[in-house]
Amino acid sequence: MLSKKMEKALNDQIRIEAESSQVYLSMASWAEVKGLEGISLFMYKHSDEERLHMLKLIKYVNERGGKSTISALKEPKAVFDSFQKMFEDLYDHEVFVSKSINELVHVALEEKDYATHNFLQWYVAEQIEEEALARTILDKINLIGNDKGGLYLFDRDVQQITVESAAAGAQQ
Ligand code: OFO
Repeated sequence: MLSKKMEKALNDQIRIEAESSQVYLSMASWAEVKGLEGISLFMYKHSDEERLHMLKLIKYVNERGGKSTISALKEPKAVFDSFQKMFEDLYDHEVFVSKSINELVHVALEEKDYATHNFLQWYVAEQIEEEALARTILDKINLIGNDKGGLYLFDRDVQQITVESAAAGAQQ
């Protein structure tokens, strides 16, 4: 059985994952309209993944005798100054999510809820990967700057990363 404090903290994370999904959906749509297919595909996939992170939490809370709350979400940013800026936002957002996961782990330890602590380890590992991927992509786009040809190649690169990670995910 979850303590009230643990239940509330997990519900806050459910909202954060849902908002993350919306943030990336907005980026996907913006990139699609700008004609950058690879980036758009990457962001659509990322948005879907965040929704799965949210669902996993909802099911966990309900299974442990709590009740998940499905709340209203903050409207995500719809326009970006540049692709570089957009990937900076993505990286910053992942750092923010990692912090909130760490906070959750802290609450689980405070509450001596070792089952939740164990459950959260999946998110801890996931955040290491997501932050690393976001940093790799950000480093690449920072090298390109405003070069149009570079951006075209970068878009194809990102598409390749997306296809490869989808194939790796399917094998797991
Ligand atoms: Fe990318 O964040 Fe979920 O956990």
